[in-house]
Amino acid sequence: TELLQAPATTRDGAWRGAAEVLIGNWTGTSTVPSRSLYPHQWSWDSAFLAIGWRHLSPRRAQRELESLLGAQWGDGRVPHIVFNPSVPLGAYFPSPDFWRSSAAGAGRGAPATVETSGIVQPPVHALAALLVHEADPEISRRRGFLTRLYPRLARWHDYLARRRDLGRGGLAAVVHPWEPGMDNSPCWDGPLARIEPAEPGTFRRADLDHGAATDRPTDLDYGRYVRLAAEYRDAGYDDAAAPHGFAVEDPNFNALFIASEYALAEIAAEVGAAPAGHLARAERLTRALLDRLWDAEAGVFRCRDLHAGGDGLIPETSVAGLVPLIVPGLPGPVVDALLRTLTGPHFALGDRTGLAPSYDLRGHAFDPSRYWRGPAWFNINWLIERGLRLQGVPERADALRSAFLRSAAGSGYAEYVDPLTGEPRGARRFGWTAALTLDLLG
Ligand code: 9YW
Repeated sequence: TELLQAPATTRDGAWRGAAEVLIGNWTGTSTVPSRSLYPHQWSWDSAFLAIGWRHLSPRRAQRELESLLGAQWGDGRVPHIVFNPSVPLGAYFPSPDFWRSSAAGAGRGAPATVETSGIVQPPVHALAALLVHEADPEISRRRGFLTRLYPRLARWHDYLARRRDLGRGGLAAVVHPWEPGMDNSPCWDGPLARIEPAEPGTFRRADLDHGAATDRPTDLDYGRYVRLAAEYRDAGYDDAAAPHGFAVEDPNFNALFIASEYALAEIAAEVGAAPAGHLARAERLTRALLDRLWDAEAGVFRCRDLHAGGDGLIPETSVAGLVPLIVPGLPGPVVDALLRTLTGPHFALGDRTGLAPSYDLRGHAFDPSRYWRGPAWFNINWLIERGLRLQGVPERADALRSAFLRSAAGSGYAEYVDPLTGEPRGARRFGWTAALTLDLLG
């Protein structure tokens, strides 16, 4: 591929640039997604960051995951943000005084000594832990890395399986648009329309201090995010008691759950625990994913709105519906259809920037600059690259890797890029863009 075959100096330049971003974003115990926009520790960011760190410092990669899982709640949930107490409250909203985890979440076993959010993000952590271990098994064993992490990862997955199967069909549901990691995806427009936004004067968006308003979610969206989070908090973050006005089964979230459950089986074997339960759960989740979210006609997995009538499948085509390419053992016709959708007119993988956009290029809500409504994101393209390799199309994976490296280094490790022009958008020197660059160069 281009960058990999490029003169050593170009390759070295990309490596050095990405390494500098990680080193610059490291706080001593974890890595911020962005020094300006996101100055705390984010859950799925940490998993991707660890996957990058393993190429520079396996020890830091381990600490990244250890610090995140150190903030795990007693009920098993891994919070989507772990707050850094030395960052001023006004730097990010919602801040600890909004979530009030140690008080409001006490009944669910929220930690008393560190403040966190009360919602979760996609479970990429077991996959990351396995990849980190494999980078340097010796130092991993010496530090007891997997032995210490395994019970925490297992409780995290148990939380999702036991407390979040709100649809009772065997998948984990998300209860806030921040949970699937794609907060303003057009998939949520329908379910969110039912939510009364919080009063505009009752909160202050800190994100607009650092990002262009046209690239970010709208005020109306933010008002609804705030309302949903406040209702969950006021129910003590109890999944059985909370109103959960938003409850959706998302294919990206569940595909990562499955990939991580397979990783957990390997971790169990490494630490001398039984892998069978994990393998069985991964298979059950895969069947549920196919039964509940596969849309054969469209050739894509859909999100399911648990509060809608009918089958609840949301008629929007998001890249979330292609991430299940990372799931082992999918039926051949499903894989073929996913590959056709990915390379067809709706996602046009290989055209223009070569990257997959976050949303249907022909969709009514497509916007090439606004966050999860069109832009190409590097973590998602890394997952698709991995999926293409798993599904036995290495030429496609090589081309995507090349496009990823070109765009990531060329954009100054941007948070996301315009999928048509490659124009950098959002924050620069963004954590997972740099981390996953190192992984693909690795
Ligand atoms: C938020 C940190 C997070 C990512 C999410 C992305 C955005 C908004 O930033 O979330 O305020 O949490 O949508 O995927 O983890 O990078």
